[in-house]
Amino acid sequence: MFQKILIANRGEIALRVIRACREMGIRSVAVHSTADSDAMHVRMADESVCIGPPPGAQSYLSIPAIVSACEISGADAIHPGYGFLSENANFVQVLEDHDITFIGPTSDHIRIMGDKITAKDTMKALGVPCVPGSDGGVPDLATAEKVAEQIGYPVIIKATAGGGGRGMKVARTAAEMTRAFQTARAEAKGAFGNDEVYIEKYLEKPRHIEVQVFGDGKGNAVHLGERDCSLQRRHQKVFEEAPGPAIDAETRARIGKVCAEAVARINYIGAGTIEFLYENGEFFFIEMNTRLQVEHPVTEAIFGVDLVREQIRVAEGLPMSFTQDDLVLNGHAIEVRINAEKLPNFSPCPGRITAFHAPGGLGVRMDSALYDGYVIPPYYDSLIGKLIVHGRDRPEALARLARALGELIVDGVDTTIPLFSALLAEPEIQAGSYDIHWLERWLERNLAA
Ligand code: MV4
Repeated sequence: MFQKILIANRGEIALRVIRACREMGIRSVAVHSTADSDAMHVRMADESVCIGPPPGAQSYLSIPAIVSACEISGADAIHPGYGFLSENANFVQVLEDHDITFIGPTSDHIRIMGDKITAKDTMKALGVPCVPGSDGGVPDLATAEKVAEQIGYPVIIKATAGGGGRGMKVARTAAEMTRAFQTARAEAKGAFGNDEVYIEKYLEKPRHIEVQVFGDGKGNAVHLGERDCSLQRRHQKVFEEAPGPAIDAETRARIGKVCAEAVARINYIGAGTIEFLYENGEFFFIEMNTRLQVEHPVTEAIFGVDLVREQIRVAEGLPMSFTQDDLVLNGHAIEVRINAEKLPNFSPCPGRITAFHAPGGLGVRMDSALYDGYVIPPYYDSLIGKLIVHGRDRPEALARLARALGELIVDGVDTTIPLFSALLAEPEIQAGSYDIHWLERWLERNLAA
């Protein structure tokens, strides 16, 4: 059994992990930069270690700093949260070499899914439906043109080392290919130090549907349905819901089974998310995330499970506390991301919180590390809270979200809160009929400065 877990993160996700530790009787160790000495995660943990100066590269992203903090505090395991080192295969390799348990998948699985071509090859071989495209990397323009002629325009050129939307270019016609291919390669080289690219058929109006999976590392795995995360701005999710409004029970069971069987076959351990584009009733795999995601609470709400507790259990070698048959989908959940950002441009808005009041009541969860008087530092991402609501059905969840947003007070900095009240008034949001381009188009019509 773990006696002590170090949380290699900050903000609301650090609190999320500390809470799970406390309920399990495990001591928690917070790490923090000098900018975060007064942060809530430091206050809430059983102990804390200062790991460096404010910039992430010298603190939350510093492998030697985190490993030293682990050895100083005598922690048995590290929970990485999301972002920072959570999908860094080299970090996990170092922990494996130091006999520190990483609460997450193996370095091999992280490496496989981090390389987008290897990830796609792996998933394809496991029977997961993929977007039609090149067989692996595309070395030159002539090959790119040949592949595009075969699958038909429009196509999208993606960086093998990319993911999350960075380093992608669309070519709508053969005439656009030269430029798109060269730009994609140059951007991939600049952003990732690796200019390998691959090509896919470009899907015009898909939804972003992601399936939550969970494995025990011993060949057993389950799925916990899907989330629809189509409402994004510049590849940042802003509103997520589960179940997906466009997915029926039969479809969920079918794609869920494919995903659970795939991760079982590779002995995957812990939480994972298999991302798909969904168009005209078909799923197309794009990427797998080998971490706990920001939006995991909507899945927790509808299945009534604690995913962090399960991550800790399987990392200790215990079985998951449920089987597929135990997982019964109940109701509907929605999460909105509260960012310290100024509309209409979403420019970061750090500063002092002069008043904070979290909403409450039935079916309301607020995950946030804010408190009255807290000063949001300018060094990290702008997520300051997540409001999650759960209702018996989607209309009830929407009404509850409107009600909870009315109770929420965050004063002193600009936030994305006003965006959500405006979105809730939209008939297409009420109806659940939106795709991955809906939000950007809506923002252009409604917020353009
Ligand atoms: C695509 C696509 C259309 N066709 N792939 C963007 C993030 C990365 N994870 C994958 N992305 C896309 N891949 C094909 N073959 C459109 C996108 C995309 C997108 C995907 C999910 C959510 C929002 C998006 C916004 C723009 C483009």
